[in-house]
Amino acid sequence: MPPTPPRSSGMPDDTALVIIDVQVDFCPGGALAVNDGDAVVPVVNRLADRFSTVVLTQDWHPPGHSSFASAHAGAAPFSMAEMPYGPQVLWPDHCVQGTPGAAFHPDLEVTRAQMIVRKGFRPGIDSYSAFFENDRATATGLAGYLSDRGLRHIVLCGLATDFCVAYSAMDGRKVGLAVTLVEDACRAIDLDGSLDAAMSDMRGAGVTLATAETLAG
Ligand code: VGL
Ligand code: ZN
Repeated sequence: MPPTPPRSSGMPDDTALVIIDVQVDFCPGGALAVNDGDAVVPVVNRLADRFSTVVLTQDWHPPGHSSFASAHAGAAPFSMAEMPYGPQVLWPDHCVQGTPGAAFHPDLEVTRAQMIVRKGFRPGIDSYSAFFENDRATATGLAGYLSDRGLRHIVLCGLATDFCVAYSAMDGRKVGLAVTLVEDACRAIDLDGSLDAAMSDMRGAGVTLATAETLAG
């Protein structure tokens, strides 16, 4: 048997922690700062110790990405655009590949992560979800990775609750996984009621809500 990393009050081996987009640009001072975004870092670090499998996602856009308002003449950040695959929020430039803003938060404990899923790298498609891009069809490969490793349950945390975390939770259910959201290990952007909508979608899809404290091991 391969050695098992140290864990305290460990979660079952078929359960992976998936840490969504805990990156400099989503934290205070960043290009698309989420209120209190960096507050998740110590909570996420403590959570990660309880899992034998830890996956990170990293928003990873090329310069001039089509989800950036700056790529659409006259468009303001946080306005909507119609893309070939449907409506898309236009964001401030953020998480540009190889820039400091795209790096993981410097205090995020990344050494135990076994897989890093980069997403949003296709110039014409945004990708909120860790599983499928915003055309809802292009796969990132995460479903195959989890299934190949016999992982059937994901526990989600990170940024932002109402976009990348919620889309990942919904898609996790879609590909047949059990999904738990750790509410106090997430923070939201909350654009026009997006947090309430995301929470009710997740509840309706059978996502289990937990806190770092109540998360059963
Ligand atoms: C995200 C907006 C744009 C997220 C990523 O991580 O929630 N939100 N890109
Ligand atoms: Zn993005």
